Amino acid sequence: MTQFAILVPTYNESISIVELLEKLEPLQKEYKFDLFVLDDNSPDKTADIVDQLGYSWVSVVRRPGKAGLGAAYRAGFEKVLTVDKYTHVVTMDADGSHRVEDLPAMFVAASGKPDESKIIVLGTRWMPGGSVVNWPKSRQLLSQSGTRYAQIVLGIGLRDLTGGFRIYSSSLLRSLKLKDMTATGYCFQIEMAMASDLAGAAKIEVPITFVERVNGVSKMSKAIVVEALWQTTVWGVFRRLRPNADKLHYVK
Ligand SMILES: Nc1nc2c(ncn2[C@@H]2O[C@H](COP(=O)(O)OP(=O)(O)OP(=O)(O)O)[C@@H](O)[C@H]2O)c(=O)[nH]1
Ligand SMILES: [Mg+2]
Repeated sequence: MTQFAILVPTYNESISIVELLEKLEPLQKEYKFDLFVLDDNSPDKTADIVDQLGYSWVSVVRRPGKAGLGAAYRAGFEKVLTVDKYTHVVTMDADGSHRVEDLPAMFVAASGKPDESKIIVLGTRWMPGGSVVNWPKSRQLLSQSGTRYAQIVLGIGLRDLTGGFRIYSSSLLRSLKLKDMTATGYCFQIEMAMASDLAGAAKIEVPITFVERVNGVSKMSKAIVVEALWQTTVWGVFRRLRPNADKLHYVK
């Protein structure tokens, strides 16, 4: 039986997360997923607000302080992988950019395979049927060039390497050395795609519509972009120079 755990990292998302959970509730009745909010001690009390909502299917993982998206996700993976019933782990932003409406198609793409299958489903903006709403041209270009650069440097043919709307099978996550991963910002998404590729996962791209956030403030920064560019270049060089060592680094 397919059982999803959804992970949503938050930092100061008190308005957006309430809207997201309200939108997810009808779908939860159908799919019976559990959701974990991974909160880095948000000053706007995101964690307390979520707890007060009292949804039985929502838990808050309280972390001591802002340590980046990658660290929050790795802590979330560690937590849900100790629970045997979850066959798949969904990752999703809190800010409404990842639409609840796109989830069923992603669930379908992830389902129906044997439990031990290594699968990554990637919500993809830059493919037929995918789109971006309310992003300025400059931001679209940044995202597309980031993916293009990572495709070339890492030799991975996926069309959206920086997006964070994904489903991983638990078997895939259990086969990765998550503790040895260090990326924090966007490059966490690139690192996970690369590690999944090295693990021989089946890669399924599903078109999504990405909507610019309406509430709250972006945590994107120049430092995150520079980290992604620098890290991707280093990974690319290592993949070429020491392909076997690279696989050993990421895959158990
Ligand atoms: N726990 C935790 N969550 C974070 C951190 N940084 C960002 N997030 C969350 O990760 C998700 C994506 O962050 P955003 O700021 O929306 O980044 P983005 O989507 O790349 O940028 P925008 O287009 O401006 O929204 C959101 O749910 C954030 O609240 C962090 O350091 N810790
Ligand atoms: Mg966002």
